[in-house]
Amino acid sequence: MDKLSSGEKLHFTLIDPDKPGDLRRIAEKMIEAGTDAFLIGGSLAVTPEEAGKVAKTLRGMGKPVIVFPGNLNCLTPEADAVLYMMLMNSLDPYYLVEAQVSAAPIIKKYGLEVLPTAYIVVYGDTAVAHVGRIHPIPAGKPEIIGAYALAAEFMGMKYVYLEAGSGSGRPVPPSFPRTVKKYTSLIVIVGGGIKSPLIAHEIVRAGADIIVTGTIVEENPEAAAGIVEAVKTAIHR
Ligand code: 1GP
Repeated sequence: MDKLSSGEKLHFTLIDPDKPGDLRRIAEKMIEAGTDAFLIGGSLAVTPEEAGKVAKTLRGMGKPVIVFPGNLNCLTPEADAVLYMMLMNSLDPYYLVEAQVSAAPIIKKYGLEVLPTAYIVVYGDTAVAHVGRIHPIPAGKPEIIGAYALAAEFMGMKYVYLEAGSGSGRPVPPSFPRTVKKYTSLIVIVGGGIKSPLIAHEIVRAGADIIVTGTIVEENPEAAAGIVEAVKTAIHR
């Protein structure tokens, strides 16, 4: 994260411990391409053993490993840090505060670095939207995402994760990171449906600090490497 203060944009590679594929090969390729860290997590079916195994392997390859928890089952002491998230537009108290209360003593015991993150799931037709019981954000209303982000900053969070949903047919609208950057100093993470260097470039230019890709890493590591390059060469205006 130190790189962010010098203006560099980051790329995180998402690995689902439930289906890590050929983990070492994929990770090597992404490290070679310049990815900055690995996120591990998934909405469904991850066991703590799988999360631990994947984190241990990735950590052994020399990159930071951050838990991106679908739920408490994704937590592992083998990681370096955790996105400690409030799913801000969930209608379910579990994802707003109860999971966080259950997770806090475990995170303390594991000694993970805590990254306080507002998680906002934009579209309603994805797995994460279903599991998290979210209230979608209208794509044409960036002022709504701006209000969420401002609330997150007022509550002391440091990061906001604008999520389109894994495998989403459309990424988050560029007006969303642009608006969040305009009104807050939060670090903006954007993920979901980023399948081409062009899209990544556009989202970074709109203000994203960190781009996350998962599906494309599994489907087409070459294209994923191109996305890392686009992130590193795009300049926010
Ligand atoms: C999902 O934002 C991440 O939580 C990544 O999404 O799998 O679509 O890249 P993709």
